[in-house]
Amino acid sequence: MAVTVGASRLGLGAVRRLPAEARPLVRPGTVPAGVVHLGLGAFHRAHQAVYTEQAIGLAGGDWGIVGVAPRNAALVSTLAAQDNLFSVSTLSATDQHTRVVGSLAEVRLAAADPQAVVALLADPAIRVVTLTVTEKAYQLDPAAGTLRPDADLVADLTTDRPPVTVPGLLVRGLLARAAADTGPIALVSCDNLPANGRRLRGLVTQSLAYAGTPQDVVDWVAAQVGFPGTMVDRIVPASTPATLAAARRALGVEDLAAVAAEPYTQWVIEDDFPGGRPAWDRAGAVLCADAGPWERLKLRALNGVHSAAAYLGALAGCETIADALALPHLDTVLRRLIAEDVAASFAPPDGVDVVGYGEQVLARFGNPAIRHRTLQVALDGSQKLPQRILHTVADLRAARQPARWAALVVAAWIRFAQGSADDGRPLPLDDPLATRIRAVLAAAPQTPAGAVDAMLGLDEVVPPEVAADAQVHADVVAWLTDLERHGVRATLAGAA
Ligand code: CS2
Repeated sequence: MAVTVGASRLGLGAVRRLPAEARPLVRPGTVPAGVVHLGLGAFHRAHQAVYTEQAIGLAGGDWGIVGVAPRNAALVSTLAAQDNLFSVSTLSATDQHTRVVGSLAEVRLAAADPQAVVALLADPAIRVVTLTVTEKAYQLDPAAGTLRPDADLVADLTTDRPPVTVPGLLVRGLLARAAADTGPIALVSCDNLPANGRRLRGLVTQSLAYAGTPQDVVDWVAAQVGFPGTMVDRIVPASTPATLAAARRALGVEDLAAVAAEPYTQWVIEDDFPGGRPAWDRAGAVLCADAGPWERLKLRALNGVHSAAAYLGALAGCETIADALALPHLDTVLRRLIAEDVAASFAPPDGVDVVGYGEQVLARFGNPAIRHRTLQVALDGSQKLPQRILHTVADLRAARQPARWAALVVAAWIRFAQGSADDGRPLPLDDPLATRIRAVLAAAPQTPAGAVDAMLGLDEVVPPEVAADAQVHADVVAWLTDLERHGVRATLAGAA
């Protein structure tokens, strides 16, 4: 990593020299830990870490965060070398505000010392565990609610080896906490999944059962552990050399853990914290009894539209989401997806107009300062498509309504999975089901109908009623035929 000659490194010693507006809101290194966070990616640093710092700054409390990276050793050593400090640059077309965040009390690498993470989960000082571990970490069959463990999780749950998976760490931690009886705790999913709290509860209770956990421990977990659902929202692309350069310009020191994010931020949290929580409400989070309607709104009207822009944009050769939004007619098509399909598919939270929310989403996607790569949003499609698009399709079809625009997104995902952009350049399939997807596509007749049959037949992705729907099938085949014959640009022009 090239470090500018003369620019010193962010750390406790550099805080005094930072511009006043860039200094942390709390005195770094002074707030004792009360939260463990699993998944130290850019999103956590620009979202929960910022809310938590503001909450501590406004209301106090021993709620410093122990940040645990499952596997990213480089990130952990970078943060440790900076005394756990990092900056967030908030970027719009015209402005940049950069501030160092002081809520990380410690950082740990789970892969290097899983037992230390287990011990933390049993520590009475820790009363909240937040998670950003991506969709694929929740190894459950969403329809049946039963565990679908991979080989690593099976080994975590059935042997004494140190756990390597997230559910494995949680189970081991809860067993230790129950044995030590160190008090109630909340496990808070901050991943983009429907009913994420309920899903995490299912993952934990199913994993406990799979591990043959004694009934008294199962009862302890049922009585002492909260699983509040949340809706999290802020666009935070993976950091690049340009992100680090922007932070250096604003701070006057080098920050190798810098992140950049859009101005918009939202957090809706179900208030189920038996061991207490940071005053996130003081920092602007909405605490409520049921985050479900907000999650549905966000997954369908933001993430679903994001995936649409990502697949269509990547096929058209666009590097970023903002570039994709500039494709002629894509905005019209996305507006029709929102108004005709998404808005018709569910009842939004009270007082929310889905079309107005969608307009705000499209403006956010167009932010030219956020260089969010289409390929980043496109990855893990098999894990994202159900809640983003296929549930919209299922709900519309159950009400006997068309799902034409959502079918276009499914077709774009299939063409993306086939692996070439409109100009013939290869597209990477970064997905936990990549091997299976490639196999079913290779075995199918090499026609649009063959590919659609194969992909709608992926029963771990596509709900059975959607797979069996002849109208959906015909719509997806028609779109895929257009995309293959004419490409994204002409397909959009013909549709809009
Ligand atoms: C994106 C999300 O990468 C993706 O799949 O759709 O990460 C999106 O940026 C966030 O959910 C916004 O809150």
